[in-house]
Amino acid sequence: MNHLNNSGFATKQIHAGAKRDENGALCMPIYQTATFSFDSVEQGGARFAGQENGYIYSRLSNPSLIMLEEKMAALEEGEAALATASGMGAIATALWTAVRTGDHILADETLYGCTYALLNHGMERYGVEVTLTDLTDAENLKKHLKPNTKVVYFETPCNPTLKILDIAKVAQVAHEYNPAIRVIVDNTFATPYLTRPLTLGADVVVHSATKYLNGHGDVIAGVIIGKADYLLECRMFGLKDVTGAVMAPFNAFLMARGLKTLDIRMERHCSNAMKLARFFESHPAVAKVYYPGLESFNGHETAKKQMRLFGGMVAIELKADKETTAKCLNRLSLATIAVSLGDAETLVEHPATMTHSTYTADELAEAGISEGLVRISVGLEDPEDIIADFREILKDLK
Ligand code: 3LM
Repeated sequence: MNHLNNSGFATKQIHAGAKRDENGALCMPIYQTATFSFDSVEQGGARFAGQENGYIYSRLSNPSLIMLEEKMAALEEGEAALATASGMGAIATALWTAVRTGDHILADETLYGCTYALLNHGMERYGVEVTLTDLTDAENLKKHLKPNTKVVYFETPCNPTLKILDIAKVAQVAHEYNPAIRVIVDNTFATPYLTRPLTLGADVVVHSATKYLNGHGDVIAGVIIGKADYLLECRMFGLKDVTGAVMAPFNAFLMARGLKTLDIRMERHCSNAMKLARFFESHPAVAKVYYPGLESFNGHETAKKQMRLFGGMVAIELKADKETTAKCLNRLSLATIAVSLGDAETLVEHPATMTHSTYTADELAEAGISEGLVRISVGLEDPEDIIADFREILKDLK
């Protein structure tokens, strides 16, 4: 595997996984094929039996995806990676590979809405026990670990409140209890440019690659990174037989293209977000600013420890009710009202009615998601223009 172990992040994001193509193509060729031909029945048989390396069928693997997977393994410093059709495809594949009926998953209570739905309403249908609680508190984490706990699952920064979990601490507590527990981190918000959970003790990383990894808002994609034996099980059971959530070769091409500029984009997302957060901090209409880079933010010290920069996501609570908040956001002229994140365009959404609408009112309160919370994916536009857009809509609020 082309890991470029001694190279820097920028070199890896461009070169890792790249193969010298027989025609000398600089960019990754798109192997737009469902199946692969064998020289003989015997050769086909040997590939199915695992006695010969080589491609069989694109639900199992495809050269375009392999190149991308090698790149992602290098960036996250993992042994292996598996590309999937979406972030939810990655999460479902990773979880269904790790647990079976009777097992227990312990997860943080602040999660992306569909992950929450899968854990809270989905997996329990199949006899998997799930506990959702606050994992920032190590004592609380310890209290909820059980002999049948197979997975500890969390995001950091969390969607949408940017809550920060101490990856090294959670991994240490979970592994002290039982080294076989898989600590799975959703690294979508941070990306490997800011945080590499595997180097901090986590076992598995999952991503919605739809976001910063691809970065251009034109692909739904996911990826799982971790140990080679577990990733092989994810490929040959979780993905092949359970979810079937296979990434299309064209999407692998687009994602590899996006990844070449990940570090540059993240630098700009982070510096724009910091400027916008400081603007909100000093604005009288804003009751609270959620940004890991602010000294006043609860998780700031942990964020400093495990993040290179503080990310491109900011959330605010306006001193306004739900209706006034909506009216106010509808007047944005540069920023777009949309879910998703990590794109060049600044995107603004209302978690309680959009991304986190799978939570009940009580669940929203427990996860710290108020009705007035507004989430902003700070884009790559000139920071002065983004700030001017918000200054204009906030000017009549007190
Ligand atoms: C969103 N989030 O707007 P896909 N993990 C995290 C995520 O934020 C997401 C996923 C996994 C949003 C999507 S809401 C309808 C739009 C931390 C997605 C799932 O399957 O690639 O969408 O990833 O917060």
